[in-house]
Amino acid sequence: MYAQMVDTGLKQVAEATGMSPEESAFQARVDADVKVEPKDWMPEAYRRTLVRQIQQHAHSEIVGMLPEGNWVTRAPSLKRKAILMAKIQDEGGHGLYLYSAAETLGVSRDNLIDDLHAGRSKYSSIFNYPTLNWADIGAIGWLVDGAAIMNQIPLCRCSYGPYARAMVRICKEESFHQRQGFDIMLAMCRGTPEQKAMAQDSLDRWWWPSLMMFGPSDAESVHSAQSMRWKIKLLSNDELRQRFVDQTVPQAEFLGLRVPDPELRWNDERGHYDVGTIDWKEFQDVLRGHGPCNRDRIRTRTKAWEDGEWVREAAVAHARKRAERAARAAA
Ligand code: FAQ
Repeated sequence: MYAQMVDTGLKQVAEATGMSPEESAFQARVDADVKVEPKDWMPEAYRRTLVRQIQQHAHSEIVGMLPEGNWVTRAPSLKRKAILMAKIQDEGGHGLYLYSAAETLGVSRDNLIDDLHAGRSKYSSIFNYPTLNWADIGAIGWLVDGAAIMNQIPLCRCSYGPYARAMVRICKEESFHQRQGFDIMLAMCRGTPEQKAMAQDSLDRWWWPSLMMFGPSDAESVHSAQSMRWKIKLLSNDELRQRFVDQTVPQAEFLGLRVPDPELRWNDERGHYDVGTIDWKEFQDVLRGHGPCNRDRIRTRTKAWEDGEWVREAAVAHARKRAERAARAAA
């Protein structure tokens, strides 16, 4: 149903009875919360699953810079511009930590980037939606970074050491990003009626795509069961989505905004909000490349990569010169 571009070789969750001695020892260490490090033995499917997830995550950070980059020159004040630029730079940094974490699994960054440009690997569906006005920058910080934090805080405890450690700093920065988005929304909701209407319109457009960020429902999620067994994922897609809704609805109420879901209501018995049905067809369409901005995002990333070739060449030449100088000094 949801194309699996990277075949991990696994069709069902590995059960203890069918495991080799190495696999059993590996699973026991994971169960005991011992971190897996790059030089440790690991099942090939574990390695591939991590590469798949970490590379998608890295691509999301880098592609995620584009919808916001569009607004750097149009931010309403110097202060907002400086804050937005800092946020976008953080996202570039997150991409770099994540590509580095993926490289510890024996893949090269150049190949990962090739996969992105050729459409062989995914990035988060959310970044295929356009930012039409300044309120959208608030909504991205509040909702998209809010959803990212919800998903990523548990990843700080995931089983693979380099990924878990990269996530610690990323989550701290995401939390600043979420606050800056909420602050933009608050300023707009306390502004003129037109500004408040812009904030509402933005929530209307970003709410459902934000819920889709958590991935298909647990019943449809192909990777969740095995990833949870390996502690690559600690909570399921639906659990995280529910936590996000429970946290965000009161924030929308504080802003005086209406969540665009007529079926949304607090369920006393469950102690959670009930939500309406997500439009999974829209999600699948975006994953298949038919979202509003898919083509534009890949075109822009590819052009940036090609235009940056001379910078990469210059950096390599500089590194070579330094190494030669150091070798001469040591001789
Ligand atoms: N978009 O079996 P599952 C951010 C794919 S970072 C696109 O449930 P899994 C920071 C999935 O890959 C946001 N594809 O998969 C920021 C799989 O396809 P595959 C990104 C999606 O891996 C903020 C298929 O569907 N965060 O926002 C999506 O167990 C603001 C089946 O799904 C991360 O990547 C989707 N939404 O669970 C930057 C966090 N959902 O690979 C700038 C780490 C699912 O077989 C501005 N990733 N798919 O071809 C994860 O936690 C997981 O990978 C999930 C998906 C939860 C995304």
